Order: sequence, then structure tokens, then C-alpha cells
Amino acid sequence: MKIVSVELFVIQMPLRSPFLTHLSTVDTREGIIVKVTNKDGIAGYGEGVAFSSPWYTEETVSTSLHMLTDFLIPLLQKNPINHPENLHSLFNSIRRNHMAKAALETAVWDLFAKIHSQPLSKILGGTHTEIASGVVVATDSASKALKQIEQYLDEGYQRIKVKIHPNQDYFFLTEIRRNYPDIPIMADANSAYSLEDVDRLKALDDFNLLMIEQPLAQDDILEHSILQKELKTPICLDESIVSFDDARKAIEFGSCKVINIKVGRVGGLYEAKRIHDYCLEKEIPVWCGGMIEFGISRAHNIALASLPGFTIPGDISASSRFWEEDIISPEVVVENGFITVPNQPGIGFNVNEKRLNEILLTKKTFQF
Ligand code: OSB
Ligand code: MG
Repeated sequence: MKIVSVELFVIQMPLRSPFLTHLSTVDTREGIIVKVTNKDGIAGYGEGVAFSSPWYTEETVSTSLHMLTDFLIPLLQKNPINHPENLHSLFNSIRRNHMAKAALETAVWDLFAKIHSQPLSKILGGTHTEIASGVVVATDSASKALKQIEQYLDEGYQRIKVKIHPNQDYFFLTEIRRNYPDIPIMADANSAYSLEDVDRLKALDDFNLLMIEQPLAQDDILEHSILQKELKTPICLDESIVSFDDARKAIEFGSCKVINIKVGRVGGLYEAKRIHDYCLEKEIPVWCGGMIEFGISRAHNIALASLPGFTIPGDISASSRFWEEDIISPEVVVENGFITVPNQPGIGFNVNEKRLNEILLTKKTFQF
């Protein structure tokens, strides 16, 4: 692939409205854009999706920059590769730090697809030409949630996800179901409960939720298997699945009936595809999770979600869900509830350099 340079752009953009969970409020998003250029001047892009603080996983923007600068980029520099899949074993010498790895790995996938003049979705084995779009409501009152749900349904979103926790669950969902008895809805707890809350969680079976996401501890597989036996509502795991082996164990133990795949959380597209392939074989539906991301990661998610096992709407929403103006052109749009999978080579979206520069904090270049 003859990579000649890697550039890191640290950017920062305010969200159009704050994103509230019981763990943290995100109102400004920092991120890392990775640009990998080959000897012919072809550029591939990736995005680091760690947050500024370690509330969702242990990684942060700073730890990602450290890993990229001091370990991952030097490894790639010393070990030229000819296929993005080679990065998986190359990066194995470094423990975890999945979001840092995925930032660089996804950029190399985009470059590889562009070198072969193929859409990334095709390179990965994607079959869908459009993907069903869902959206997340992350607010702290039923009245605000109802307003947002109304707006998102108007915009065509096919599934609504709401954030829940012990102070915002039964009453909150009652209000929503009173207004919207039939819409496809699910709830994400981001580990707000423990097994002691089993009766509280059982009560949520009343709401005909598509699934409940990550009710118990962020690193648990065992207790979710105990809980799933008590619930009618399917459990979907997010935080607990950081690798192929986690997915295999969770499915074997019956800890979940659905898996949310996030490219950053599992360390890249290669691992994401392995999890997808395994779930397809085991008839476990998967959907693509979101990280309040900018357009580059959004584009990688679209390519991933074009794979055949992505059968339910995930958290890939339009650029306008979070941003006044995204860093890609065209922006991601949702039409009649669907996002079209692009046909252009690579991720199929151009980087809007003007916008990127407007929100740029720092830039670092590594010449190979
Ligand atoms: O738990 O899925 C999550 C956002 C940031 C961190 C974790 C999560 C989320 C979301 C939605 O729920 C993300 C999105 O729509 O981009
Ligand atoms: Mg989640």
C-alpha cells in the first residue's frame, strides 16, 4: 500500500443540543481525524471516537493521541502492510486501546478501497444498498423526550432509542407509550442497574420494547445471562462486547439476544466484521451503534451496516442530528427513514476541508 504519511487532526465542535445520559452530558465533541496518504497521493480517512473523558470506555482523546503517536503509527511505519486485515495481528502486540487502533485501521480500509476503486461497503462484503436509520433521544424529562420523538418521527426515523436509568424508567416510558403506543422503541441503560433491580427491569416488559441495551455492568457477561432468563424483553449488549471472543461468550451464555456493534469499541472494521459474521451464523441480529460521531466515522458505519446481518435500524442518524455543519460533503441524510449506501470509492464521502479547518485544534504529521 506504500503509505508515505499519517496526519492527525484534533477537532472540536459543539453539539446542536446537549446529549444527556446518567453517566455524563456531552455538549461539545472533541475527535481525532486520521488521514493516511500513499505514494500516489491517494488519501484514506478514519476517525477516533473516544470522548474527552473516560465515561463510556477507559479511552480518551488524549490516550488515543498517545497510543497513535508513540505506538501505533511507529508500528505501521516499521511494518509495511499490503492489506488492512494485517493491522489486526500487527496491533495485537498492544493491549486494548481499541478506539485508537480503529482510528488508524479504518483510515487504512478507506485508502485500500480507494486504491482498488471500490466502495468500502463492497470491499467489506456489503449487500444492502440502503440502511434503515434509527435515532437516539438523550434527555432528562418525558416532555422534552416527547418533543424530540415527534420531530424525529417527522424526519422519518424508523426506530427511537431512549436513555433510561432508575430515576427515569417506568413513568418515563409510560408517558412515551401513552403518546406513541405502537412505534418501534428501545431503551439504553448504559449500565445503570444491577441484579438487585430485577423487579424494576421485569416491569419494563410492559412496554413492548424492541430490546433493552446494556442494563448491567459495562464489563459483565455472566449476570446479563441471569437477567435475560427473567425478562421477556431481549437484552442487547453494547459496552460488554469489546471483541469477537466477548460476542462468542455472550451468545454461548445466553447473555443477550441482540448485539450492538461499534467499530471503535471493538478495535476496527476487521473485528466488527468477524463479530457480524459470527452473529449471522448464530442468527443473532446486530445493529450498528453510534458514538456522537463526525461524518468520517458515520461513513464507516454506513459501509459496515451494509453487511447482510445488519437487519434492524441502528444508531446511524443524519449529520444534522448532532451538527450544524458536518466535516463531510455531502452530509449524511436520511430520506424516508433510509440512508443510501454510497457507490463512490472508499467511504464515498469527501472531506469538507474548509469545515475541518474551522474546527481544528491541533494537527500533527508523521512522514514515513
Ligand atoms: O451507549 O450507545 C451508547 C452515544 C455515546 C456513547 C454511548 C452511546 C451513545 C448513544 C448514541 O446512545 C450515539 C449516536 O447516536 O451517535
Ligand atoms: Mg449503548
